[in-house]
Amino acid sequence: MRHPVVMGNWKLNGSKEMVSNLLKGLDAELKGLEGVDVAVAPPAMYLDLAEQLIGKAESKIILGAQNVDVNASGAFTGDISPEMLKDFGASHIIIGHSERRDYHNESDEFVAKKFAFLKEHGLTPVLCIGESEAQNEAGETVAVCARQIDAVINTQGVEALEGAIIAYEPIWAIGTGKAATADDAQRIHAAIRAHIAEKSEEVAKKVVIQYGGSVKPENAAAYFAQPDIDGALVGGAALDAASFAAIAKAA
Ligand code: G2H
Repeated sequence: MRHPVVMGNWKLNGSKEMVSNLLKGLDAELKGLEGVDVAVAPPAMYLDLAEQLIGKAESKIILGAQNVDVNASGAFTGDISPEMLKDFGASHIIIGHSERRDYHNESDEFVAKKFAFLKEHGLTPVLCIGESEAQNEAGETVAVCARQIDAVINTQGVEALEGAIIAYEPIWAIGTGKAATADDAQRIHAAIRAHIAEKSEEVAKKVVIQYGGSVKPENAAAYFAQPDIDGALVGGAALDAASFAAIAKAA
């Protein structure tokens, strides 16, 4: 009943040439692929080019972005609004990535505000959650994930999660090659779903929960075989068309 979503988070990588080659390569690799939504989040700078290339190829690739501000317009130097993202065809917007939480001090409350703002503008939030290595070792994983989700539920109601995507990304697995085992990831995904089900079983059943953190063509199928893992948020491996396409095909 849930449709898997495989999304590439390109982070701070790219050039016009790289965006063009990657999207052309992906379009060729993904022709005819059904049953999975495939999205990419280039740096905002390249959304215009990506939108043009996706349009020209009549590709089914969904365009996303890596961040959004909580203001619509005005004196907010360097920020990007939901309407600007929409203007370039981006619909799936990553918020709360641990790199933004860590390097830009984004709090659960601030991320929840972004979540609400995206929904208000008809965009799909991809809400990243996940624990640090120390929290993992202290057995706090589920509590941390629950707290991050509750920042949304407690301010917007559990129904706000309808149509949104949650990406569970254990911080210690990001870009480290140290991916969580499929069994461990499944256990946490099931606990996250159970936490949402305490408020609404209906929403819990429907919400897409991606796994993220060193997903590669070699380990993707094991994650996607788990009942509560609905696709992936992919970083490093999304920068190579063949690798990213192999992950999407495994979903
Ligand atoms: C986690 C992930 C993408 P990577 O940040 O969001 O990156 O696959 O490189 O671990």
